[in-house]
Amino acid sequence: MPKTIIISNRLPVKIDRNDDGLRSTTSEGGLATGLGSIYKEGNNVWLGWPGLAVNKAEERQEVTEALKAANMKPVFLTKNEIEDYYEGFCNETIWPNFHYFNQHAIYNETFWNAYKKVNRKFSKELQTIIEEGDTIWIHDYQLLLLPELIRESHPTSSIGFFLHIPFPSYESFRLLPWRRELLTGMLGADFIGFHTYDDMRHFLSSVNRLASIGNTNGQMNVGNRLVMADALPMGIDYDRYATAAQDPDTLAREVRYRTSLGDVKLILSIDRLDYSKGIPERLRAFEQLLAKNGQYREKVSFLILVVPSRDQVPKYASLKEEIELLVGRINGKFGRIDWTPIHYFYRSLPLSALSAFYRMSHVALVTPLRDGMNLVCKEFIASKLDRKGVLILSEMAGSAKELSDAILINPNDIDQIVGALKEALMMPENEQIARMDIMQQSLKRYNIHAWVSLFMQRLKYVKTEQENLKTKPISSIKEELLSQYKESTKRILFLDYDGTLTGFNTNPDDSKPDKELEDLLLQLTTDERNQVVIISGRGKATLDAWLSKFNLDFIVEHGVWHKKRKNDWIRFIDLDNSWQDEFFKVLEVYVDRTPGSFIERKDFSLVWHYRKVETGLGELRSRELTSHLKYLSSERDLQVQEGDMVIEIKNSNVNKGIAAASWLKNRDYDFQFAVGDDWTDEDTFKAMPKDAFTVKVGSSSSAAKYRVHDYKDVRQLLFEMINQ
Ligand code: GDG
Repeated sequence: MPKTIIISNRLPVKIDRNDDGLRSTTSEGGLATGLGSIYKEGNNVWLGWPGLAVNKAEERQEVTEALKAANMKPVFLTKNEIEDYYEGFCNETIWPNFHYFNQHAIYNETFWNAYKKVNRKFSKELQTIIEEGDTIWIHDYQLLLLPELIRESHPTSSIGFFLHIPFPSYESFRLLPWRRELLTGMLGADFIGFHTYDDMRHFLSSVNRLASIGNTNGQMNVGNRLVMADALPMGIDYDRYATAAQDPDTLAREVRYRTSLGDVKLILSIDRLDYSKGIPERLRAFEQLLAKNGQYREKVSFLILVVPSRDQVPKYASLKEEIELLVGRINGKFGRIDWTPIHYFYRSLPLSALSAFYRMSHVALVTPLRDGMNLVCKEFIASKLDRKGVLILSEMAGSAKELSDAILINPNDIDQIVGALKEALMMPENEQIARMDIMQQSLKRYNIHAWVSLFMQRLKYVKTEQENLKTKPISSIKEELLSQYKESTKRILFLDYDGTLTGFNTNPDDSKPDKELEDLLLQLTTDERNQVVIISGRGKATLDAWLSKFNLDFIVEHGVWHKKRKNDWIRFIDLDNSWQDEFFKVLEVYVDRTPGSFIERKDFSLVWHYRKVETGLGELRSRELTSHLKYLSSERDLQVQEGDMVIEIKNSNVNKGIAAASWLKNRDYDFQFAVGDDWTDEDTFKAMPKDAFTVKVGSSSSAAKYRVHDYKDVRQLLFEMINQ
């Protein structure tokens, strides 16, 4: 029976060493709870590091057995690996780069080698348990290379990957010397999830620029495999926080804390120690609130909980010092015997303490400079049973995309944070309730369980799509195709031109029909039972010049113009081409910078060709140009499509499929055939009825059912059909 394997750097358990030996404590994190519904079932497993260097063989055995009973499997890391892979490459290279703190990033070959080694170690451990048909879900930035490593050994496995931190813009990502390897590592997965649409967009742009792979709505062709990226914001275990907020232990703590704190309004912040969380900025804003607004002194206190994290990394140690200096300074400056402005804790506390803090606080001040998602703000909302309280949230947190009823701030704008604090402290109760209510409804619905099941559904969907897009060799159906052709009396054949009826030529003018093709078209079109449609992206002038002597129908410019037999050209729908001049100017700049490239102006589209450009330069410019054009076209009804050595800008509401469908409408053909080599032919394939013969030239995944190798095979197939 196929199983599901979760893989993350850390297991949802921590092994500690005390005087009596090893001891394990289970993690209460949201991810562990959410994934509990998966890894605890049947023979499913969670694979990861148990959080402690265990070197002795008998201790490793002991840990392995204890974990096995809880459906977990350890990957043991040595002290050096923890230093170079985890503290080094993960936390001093990827973490700062992905959070746009490049000034803190260290580029060190030893760290990189350790990262590769540990990713391989995870893969090796997995090999001992993985079986055909298993589903693998890999988590986070510590294991970016793992999807590809698994794909190499298990080409058909279902592999999902979720990134919990931001994916940076290409401008940051490109700084990493190992950017290509990291990216192709991720592309080993079938489904890649991010918290936000922006993260996904940045990822796709890097894939485009570094791996020359384009996408349609997040779907990419990686080799012959369909890979999909999507934004799936992670939710929290809502009920757990709502329940904890009613727990007697929480309530008892609240009474105790309240008694000590006195009658002040509390502002709360909770974070792991990290420079991405904007803790000093937040303290400075609080200092300014007290300095410039005397009325809040003795009325408001700031409760700040910082959870120890990575304090072996020098940058974190100095951050801790900075925070403590600031707390000391502010308390020294404003404190009174009976009022402490800031209550600061540097430790981890139990959930009941956290829950009491969430309940008691009037304001949650969540101001990360960058955060993949941020769960603390969501937990604060879930804990507010009376719906009173205000969330101030940084725009730079992924959660800001969902929680637009918070007071959103730019964490670099201290004046704005001070303004937000004042607004929050004075906000009328009915407004607090109204805002909180909306946020609670949405967090209740998109909770951690919904997130887990959505991820699994999406992964399954990609696998099904991959199956649907698998083409079979034409030989598997040849006999049936030939006999249907022979017996039919009303046939329609859609034939793409370049790459399908002719080879791919560096100079498009060399694609003029040769003698063999002319013979073929003549024979096909003289048979009364055949309606043959040339369906091409080319402009009408060339095709007219080359092919008008045959009894053909035409759909050209990807569906903009059509022509039946000897009739005149007709435009499908009213289209606007007023955008062309502006885009033409942009393309001209790229032509100047890219010797050998040229622009083709069709009636309703523009094409930039780079097939004659020096290898490498053309690809490089095309990536740059694609993102430039996508930016320009984002607010308009235009699409930018990358083809074989071309980039085409055209109206969104025309394609070959829409045109082909109008040919097929209300006509009862008894033989329907379409063949094409390009991504634009995918629309034709999709428009064809279920019982049609659809043939892809080449081996990439396609909506067509069958495939042939090249244009020569197409010609041979068509000759065989005619000459039976
Ligand atoms: C990464 C991304 C993304 C904190 N102190 C205590 C404690 N916590 C719990 C909180 C919360 C969690 O830790 C922190 O989660 P965040 O999301 O805020 O931040 P990261 O640790 O940086 O997480 C982040 C997340 O992954 C998930 O994808 O949201 O953007 O950076 O749940 O409650 N829990 C207990 N005691 C504490 O003292 N029990």
